[in-house]
Amino acid sequence: HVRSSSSSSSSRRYHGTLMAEEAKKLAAYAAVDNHIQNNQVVGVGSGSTIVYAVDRLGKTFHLILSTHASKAEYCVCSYARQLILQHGLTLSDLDRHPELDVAIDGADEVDAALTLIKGGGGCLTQEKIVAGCAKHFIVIADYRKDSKALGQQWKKGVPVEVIPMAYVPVSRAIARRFGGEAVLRMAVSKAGPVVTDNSNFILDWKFEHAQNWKEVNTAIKMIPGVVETGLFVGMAERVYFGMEDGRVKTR
Ligand code: ABF
Repeated sequence: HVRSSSSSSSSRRYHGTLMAEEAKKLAAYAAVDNHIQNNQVVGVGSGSTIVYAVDRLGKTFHLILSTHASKAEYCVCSYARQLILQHGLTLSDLDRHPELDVAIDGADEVDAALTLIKGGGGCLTQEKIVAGCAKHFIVIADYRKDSKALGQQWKKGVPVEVIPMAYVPVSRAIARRFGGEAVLRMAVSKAGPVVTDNSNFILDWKFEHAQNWKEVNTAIKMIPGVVETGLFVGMAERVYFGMEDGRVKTR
């Protein structure tokens, strides 16, 4: 997948190791090529890695479109929407397509059991809904997200989306019950809290030690005011990592 020319920005190498951007692209292209076929209904998440997947979908489907009449549709949340339109792909929603053939998305960290932390970029609830509607959920990431145990790579904690008026009691409940600290995420400008695509706030729960993520996810969701957690447990079917040496590693 890696071109040897050093003139293209997409194949730049830094001291013999693949840059993260190129690694994201490798993962995205491999996942699209292996899992997505013409005429499928595809769920697409958000983030910088998914950009490459949409790019590949656009190219792939343009090629196929020249010989087949494609009716591929794409269900999305947030920002990927714009990309899909730019690529001339058909935009749909879960009202029209509540069942997706495949969902593809990035992640902040992936552990050995394919448990994910997502929501570092602020989107997690809509992404979890989309992933939950798909027959197959495929994750794409660069080598920096590859981890044995959650927290080894992603240091910012587990994002938890909360109803704004509940953020203090939810934060206290999480810390009391599971340890660590759940901190309100502020906008980079510090002008106020980050507001999600569902008009909610995000707590970043900096946990102190490994936990039973399935149980923790369920228990946090039961706290009144919690909308969703960025723990994706038992959802990902396959993960593609673009590696520093130019390989694609799957798990
Ligand atoms: C979204 O994008 C989020 O759930 C996740 O936090 C993030 C990954 O972004 P990137 O691909 O830019 O690392 O999927």
